[in-house]
Amino acid sequence: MHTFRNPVLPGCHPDPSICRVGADFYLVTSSFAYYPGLPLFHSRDLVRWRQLTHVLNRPGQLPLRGLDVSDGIWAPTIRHHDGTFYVVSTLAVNRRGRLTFVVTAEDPEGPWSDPVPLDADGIDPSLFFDDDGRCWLTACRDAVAGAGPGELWMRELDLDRLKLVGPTHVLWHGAVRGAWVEAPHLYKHDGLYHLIAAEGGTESNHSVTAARANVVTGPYVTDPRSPLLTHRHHSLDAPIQNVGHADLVETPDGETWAVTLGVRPIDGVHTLGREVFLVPVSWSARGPVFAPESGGVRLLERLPSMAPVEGNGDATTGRVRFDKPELGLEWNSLRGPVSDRIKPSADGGGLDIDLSPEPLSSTGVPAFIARRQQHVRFRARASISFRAAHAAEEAGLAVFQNQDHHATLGLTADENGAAQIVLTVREAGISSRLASAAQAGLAHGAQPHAPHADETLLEVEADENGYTFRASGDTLGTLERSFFSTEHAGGFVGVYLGLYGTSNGHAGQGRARVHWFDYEPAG
Ligand code: 6LW
Repeated sequence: MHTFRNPVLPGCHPDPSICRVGADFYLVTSSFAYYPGLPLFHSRDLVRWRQLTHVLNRPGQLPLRGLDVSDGIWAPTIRHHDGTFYVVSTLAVNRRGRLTFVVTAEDPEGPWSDPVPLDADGIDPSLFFDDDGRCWLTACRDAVAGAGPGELWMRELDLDRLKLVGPTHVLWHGAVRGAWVEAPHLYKHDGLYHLIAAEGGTESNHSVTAARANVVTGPYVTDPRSPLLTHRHHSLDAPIQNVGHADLVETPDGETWAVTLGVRPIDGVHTLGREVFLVPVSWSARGPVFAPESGGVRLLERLPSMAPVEGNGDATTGRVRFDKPELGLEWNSLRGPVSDRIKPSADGGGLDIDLSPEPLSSTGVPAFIARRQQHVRFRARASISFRAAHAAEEAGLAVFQNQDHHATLGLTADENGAAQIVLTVREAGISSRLASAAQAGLAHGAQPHAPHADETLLEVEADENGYTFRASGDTLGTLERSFFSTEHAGGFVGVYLGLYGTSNGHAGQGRARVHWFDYEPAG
């Protein structure tokens, strides 16, 4: 059997949605408070994905300032109809305030329109185009005000005016009422309307459930086979857990596949966030059958029929020298653009970071860019030159879950102005200094070929046990892997690895130069 390796998109890429136009597949995922928003990927074989753009990449489209990292842009759906791409999604503000919106584009690479707000209550919107060319928006809302998702509903979307019109149809309350039904997607197959949803919450009880109807607006009858896909009964050491939130797509050959989110925990905790897994689907008289051969999501799965070569889910690896005018699509900032403070230098020699008063613990826009951790075992390194003017200035490498939970390895100065390196952890909103070393005392012999006299090599290396922080080869400390897990940090995201510079609330003119950054999976 020719196989590919799941996940097809490793690292924090939750709530995948997929559509096909001819031979091309497009996929979007949630982006929370990261900027730009809504990464959009392309593939010809469902296995190898390449990011094309972000759907939301202009600052005015994304009012994310003040938000927790796990709020922001949630659970998009992408569809294509009559020459136009549509993405619907929700801006979650402080977890409870929600704004559903739609954006459109003719070319998936953009430009995408500005978001058009829709008068839609709830989260996880999706679109379905029926045979008459009418468009239906489905979403989930609280069954009881403030009690969490519980009711799937539908309204027609007038495509000319991008406005919801006509009555609201209540579709379904899930296979088990009160079990947090969400993520509805609708498909028509063999004359029947199939509603696929997520149920059980996005953690260990997560699942895919279904209902169907003869008429698009219902009534929808629960598929008694529900859950159609779940790993909730798998043992705690099973490699893939929490699967659910699926979206289906048909290949040009007539195969059906689902993308779904899942996590890869070790010892009960995961650090990579919710990742995208690809699952085969067949159709029976009763509806879709997920993973018909295995009954679950597998790390090694048979290739889709049109995938010519054995492949792997893609990850972005290797050295970045910041010698192009634009940063690669893998880089994100928090809550807004930072291009006024962080930019490839005009001389092509690296990345300049102008320190911002806002620290990583703020809910503003700190001078910080980050990429996803995509492997449990990895090494990330940055070669940095920075001379702090005073003890409040720092610049360096960050391992980041959220504003209240992260670690930094920073170049700073002590009270006397002597250069030093400090390892700081922030846990549950409280920062503490774990270790420090005088910069002058470091074993510079570890980098004999360093071309810049003042450069320091900052490094974090991780495995199943922990994250070890080094500066110019000297170890400053190790933090347990569980510290960086979503289970410990809370929220909906995984770990990001980044570069930052802050003057911690003080005015400052400091500038750091990052000569290069690299990220490599380790064996
Ligand atoms: C997403 C929803 C969910 O909108 O988490 O727990 C939200 N369920 O489906 C963010 O990923």
